[in-house]
Amino acid sequence: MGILNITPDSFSDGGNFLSAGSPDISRVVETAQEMISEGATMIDVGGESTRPGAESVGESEELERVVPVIEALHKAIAVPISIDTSKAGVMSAAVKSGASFINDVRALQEEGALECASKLGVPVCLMHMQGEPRSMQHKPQYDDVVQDVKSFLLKRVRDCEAAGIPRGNIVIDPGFGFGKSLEQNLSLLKHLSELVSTGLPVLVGVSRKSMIGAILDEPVDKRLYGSIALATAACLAGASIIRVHDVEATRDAVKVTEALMHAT
Ligand code: 8Y7
Repeated sequence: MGILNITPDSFSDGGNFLSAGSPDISRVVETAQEMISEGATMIDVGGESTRPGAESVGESEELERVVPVIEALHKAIAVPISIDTSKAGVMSAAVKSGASFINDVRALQEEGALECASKLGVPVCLMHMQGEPRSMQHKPQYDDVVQDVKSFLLKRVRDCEAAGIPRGNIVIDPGFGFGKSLEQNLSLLKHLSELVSTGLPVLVGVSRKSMIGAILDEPVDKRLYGSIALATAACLAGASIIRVHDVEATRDAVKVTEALMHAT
């Protein structure tokens, strides 16, 4: 899954695609096409920055960022378009414009989101987050991070099924960096099999994240090799979808890792 942030402030690619608040459609489409040529089989479009400390964005602003982008991508590319949002109104507009996957870092807990996603009938990714982006990295606390995250996700899966979302349309994600210390993030990745063993597909997003920066003491633009190492680990543990900025490098790592996994 290739990442396309249509935001002024995302930690890695923020501001790349907005000029005077409006999305630069041709640059966005070009970038998506490049990611697809490098091996992306899904493009995740987001209009709300959820990096630590980020302020929330209003619905109309989020719509102005993502709807024209999704309309243009829908005409230009053949791979599924994912909408990264927590707002029911944005989910509906995005799916109407051509998105066919909902990626929600708040696991459909916002007002109306669960019912909306169920009605739209598209697959959803439920991510775990402790707290809200503005404050989530302030002393995150768990009894047992792996079991706490797993219980939360399984509870949301039950809620989704009760709301009419079939199990076959649900992906789960531990939410690396979303209200987790470095040690907690590493525990979650080391024990990713706890999530994989649920039988649900697991999505992993570690690309360029601060957990890598903290280990290497490197800024965002120097985290590719660390990102590849963690993508490889996620792949070995059975992750189904890897959400990344650097598609070509990750695609090679995944291909080689899969060949290794299939060896006798
Ligand atoms: C994740 C994500 C982000 C993630 C899923 C970033 C939107 C921060 N991270 N969605 N979104 N999983 N499912 O690093 O880990 O791009 S935003």
